[in-house]
Amino acid sequence: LWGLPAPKLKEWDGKGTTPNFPEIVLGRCYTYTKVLRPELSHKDCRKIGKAFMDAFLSKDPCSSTERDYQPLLELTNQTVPCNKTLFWSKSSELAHQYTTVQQEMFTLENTLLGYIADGLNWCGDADSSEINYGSCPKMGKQCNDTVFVFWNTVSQRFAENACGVVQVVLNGSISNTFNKNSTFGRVEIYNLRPEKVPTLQAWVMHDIGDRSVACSSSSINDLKLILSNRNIKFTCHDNYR
Ligand code: C8R
Repeated sequence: LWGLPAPKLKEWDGKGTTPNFPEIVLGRCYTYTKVLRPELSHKDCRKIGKAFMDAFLSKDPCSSTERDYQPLLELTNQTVPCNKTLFWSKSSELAHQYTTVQQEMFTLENTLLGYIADGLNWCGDADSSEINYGSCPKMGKQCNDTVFVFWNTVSQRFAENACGVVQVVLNGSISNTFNKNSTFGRVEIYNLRPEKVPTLQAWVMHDIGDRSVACSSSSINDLKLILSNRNIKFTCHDNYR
């Protein structure tokens, strides 16, 4: 009502929503569906943009659930061909350079919803219908915030839908080459379907000059064990050229 002061948005420790978030979401949706993958040109980007906003607006960013994102997930469903799924962990740049050259391979960012959300930040507020551009909870730190829940939810779907031999690019130049707290180690490997995914192939890449062999490290052994318990075969390659 006129004269009533607008409610103050809650303040958090992390940076706020990316400026122009709604416009970026809409623009990326059109770029992906009309330019990059015209086979998806039937997707309704206005609906997708609205479903994204509805997932977090007028809600406490620390009480976000998978359910909030279900309508968005339904509108952005997409089939990745068998044998073409590529996961990564602490190796985003290299993995995406690879899929840029190897266009038939798909990381999550090479699918519509991953492409729309990559690198963005967002949150709403329980007491206001506005976007909080001022601050948001620090992802995965202050609480299970809305961006954290988003990546968990979409990563889970990406892994569940995978079929055939799947690939992962890992970083051999850090101590936890396989990190059980990462999205890959916490969500994706547990959501692969053994009846559809016979094998996971790991490509462990090192910095130039680093000649260590991470495939024989204890963290890779942990990954191997988890997969063998789930009846998924594991192969590992150090520094494939
Ligand atoms: N995945 C997870 N997180 C993603 C992401 C993605 O595709 N894309 C972005 N931008 N992010 P990390 P990880 C953001 O620690 O935890 C999927 C999120 O803010 O190097 O193992 C993807 O399918 C997130 O917190 O890797 C991939 O296989 C960090 O980047 C894994 O999960 C994650 O960066 C990667 O997640």
